[in-house]
Amino acid sequence: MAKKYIIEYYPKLCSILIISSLLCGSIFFVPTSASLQDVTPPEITQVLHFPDPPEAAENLNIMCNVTDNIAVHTVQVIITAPDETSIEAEMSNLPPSFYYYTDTYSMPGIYTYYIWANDTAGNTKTTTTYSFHVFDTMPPLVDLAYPTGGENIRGRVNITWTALDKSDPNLNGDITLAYSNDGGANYNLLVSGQENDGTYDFDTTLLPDGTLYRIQVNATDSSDNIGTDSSTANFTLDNTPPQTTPTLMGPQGQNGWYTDTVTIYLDAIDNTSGVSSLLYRIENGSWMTYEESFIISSEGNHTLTFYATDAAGNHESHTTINVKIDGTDPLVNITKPLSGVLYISDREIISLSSEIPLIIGTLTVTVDSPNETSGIRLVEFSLDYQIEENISEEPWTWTWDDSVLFPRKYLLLVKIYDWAGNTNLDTLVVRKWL
Ligand SMILES: [Ca+2]
Ligand SMILES: [Ca+2]
Ligand SMILES: [Ca+2]
Ligand SMILES: [Ca+2]
Repeated sequence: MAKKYIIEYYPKLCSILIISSLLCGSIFFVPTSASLQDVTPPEITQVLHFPDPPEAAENLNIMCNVTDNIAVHTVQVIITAPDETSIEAEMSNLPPSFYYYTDTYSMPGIYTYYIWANDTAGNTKTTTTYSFHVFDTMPPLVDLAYPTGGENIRGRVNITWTALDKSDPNLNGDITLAYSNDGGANYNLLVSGQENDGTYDFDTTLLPDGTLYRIQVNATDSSDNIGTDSSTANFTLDNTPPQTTPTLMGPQGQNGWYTDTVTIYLDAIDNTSGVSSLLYRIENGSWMTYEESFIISSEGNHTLTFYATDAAGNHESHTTINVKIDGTDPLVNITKPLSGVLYISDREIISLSSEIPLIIGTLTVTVDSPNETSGIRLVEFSLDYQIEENISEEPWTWTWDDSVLFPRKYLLLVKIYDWAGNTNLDTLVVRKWL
């Protein structure tokens, strides 16, 4: 500034010096404040802004040319936003006289501005008002974070996203979620008017299972620009547990009993996300992973429990079946009458010299059958191969009360059946009288 001042006022300064030297005969400097008085304000010209119209959140330059007869001191631009808030900013200088101010404006709408300048003497100048219209043509930037594709989903999950817009600070209430169950060909509204908090509690049980699901997030800014993002691949909704079917192979007896080793096959199916695991246990043993068929060979009534899980995490409820094996004939012993005993009216009287028991009057024939695995289904009492009585529940007894006028021998035969169909018999030759 000083240099400019001197150059600009050099001719005037010289004339003062010359006049002074003529008057006084010697050269000396007598400056006067009046001679330097600046009463001329700066000139502001060529006011413009660029680009016009500006895009929201993009740089806008306000420019002008400012000159002064002496020196420009400060140039400011005063900008009023559509919401009536104002800023006052000093403009930068590109010498000699170019002034500019660069800023961004996120709020769409009409902005007004004017420029104010002063010079070093304090003279000021204000321009007329100019305006520019900020448009938002940029949709929000939306990024769906979950589910993006490939997931197996059940129950409730959070759909998560981010949505940002340079001119719309929060987008709250502007989020719409949609789903497709045909691989993205068509989308159906899931929910609208959501806060832009980046998460939505998605209850998948309200939708049918399927393998062609996608999610779409839409965000609408205040200028109705819509940003969107969708799953890039299909994901699976699966709220149905797998189903396991057992197959038992072995020699079958009766009433659901097997008579030898049983081979067990388990077949689990899941049509949506697929079977993830198949577990079983025998009695209350530890759970084992089913990989191939297995056998149960020990006799008894075993419990087999199994369930499968699918890739979405659904657990089939436990199924328990009985695997019943009894290949052993039941034991049977006639416990009354006994060999070599005299019975009178069902009472044991004495031992006889003969092996053949003598029964006088009524007798209750009894048997026992220890350690029977499947249980006794039937006991058959026969005399000389003629069935006299079938007993299907305890006590395993038969009251032999037929009168025999003359003593005679019989073959008493007791045949026993277990529930698996195994049989056995015991016999005793007896003599009966009365
Ligand atoms: Ca001036
Ligand atoms: Ca926008
Ligand atoms: Ca499933
Ligand atoms: Ca048996």
